[in-house]
Amino acid sequence: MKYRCGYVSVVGRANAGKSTLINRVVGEKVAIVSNKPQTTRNNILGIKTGEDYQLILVDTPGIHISKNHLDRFMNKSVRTALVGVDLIVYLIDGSKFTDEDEKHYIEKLKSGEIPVITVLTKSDKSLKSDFKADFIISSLSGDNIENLIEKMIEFLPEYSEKKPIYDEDYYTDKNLKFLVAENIREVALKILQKEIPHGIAVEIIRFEEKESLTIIEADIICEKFSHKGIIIGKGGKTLKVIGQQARNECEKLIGNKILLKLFVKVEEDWRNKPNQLSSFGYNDKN
Ligand SMILES: Nc1nc2c(ncn2[C@@H]2O[C@H](COP(=O)(O)OP(=O)(O)OP(=O)(O)O)[C@@H](O)[C@H]2O)c(=O)[nH]1
Ligand SMILES: [Mg+2]
Repeated sequence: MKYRCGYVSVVGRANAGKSTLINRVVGEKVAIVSNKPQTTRNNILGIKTGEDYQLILVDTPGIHISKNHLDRFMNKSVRTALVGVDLIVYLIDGSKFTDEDEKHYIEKLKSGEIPVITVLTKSDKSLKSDFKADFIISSLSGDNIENLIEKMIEFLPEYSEKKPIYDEDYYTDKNLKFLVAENIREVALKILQKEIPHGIAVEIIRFEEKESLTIIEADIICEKFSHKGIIIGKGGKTLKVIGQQARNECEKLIGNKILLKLFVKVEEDWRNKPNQLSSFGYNDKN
């Protein structure tokens, strides 16, 4: 028997559609998605297992210029995802113009030791990029996704016996608590505007699974006192909407009824404080 198994890193600029592609390939919501840049903060594995292969995709934060400690952590996560993998998939937003900086970056990646496949995505929209990519796909319509999956599998090391790295029913390396926190953050990203979403972290402070109900309490951390009032909203209205939508998302994820309580906490300038980054899950263990 021939069995292929290994790692593929998906990298590219913020908002290119990396997480959407991984969710599409895996067929589960592994990573949260939003129309705001810098949604993904940690490297997250999305695992697709077939009869004769296991394809482990590494979702990464968007490549961008570093500003604060959180940004640096995110860039470091991208760099770790560029070593020890079998293939790099560089994703480009096809609905936008591709600038010289990005083309340069791709050339640099290609001169390294790990093979690189370039992919233009969002082909369901009108293409504005002139980049000559190896694949043109749409993660929304599913266009050309199967071909890309086949190609990625070709790059994985081959074994003569079935040798999956992860249990065959795992689709991610993250636990339920992490996924719940991320789903709450996704709803907050959707509902909140301007600079607030970038300064938000979610920390689960209680996670209790009972037979017919899961009790979850979480802090939404923001970095300024003025943001706290906006997140709560008039008479608590905004926080209530976030809570309702987050509960729906998390119930889908957990498959159980949830009692969700959200609190808003201010940790001034937390994105610049290494200790706090770590306590919110932004450390090398994640
Ligand atoms: N029309 C269209 N939109 C897409 C497609 N793929 C992703 N998007 C949208 O593009 C936006 C960004 O998608 P994400 O998957 O969060 O992008 P990302 O590269 O993971 O972004 P970061 O985590 O911030 O680096 C979202 O609004 C997606 O719905 C696609 O194939 N077609
Ligand atoms: Mg992402």
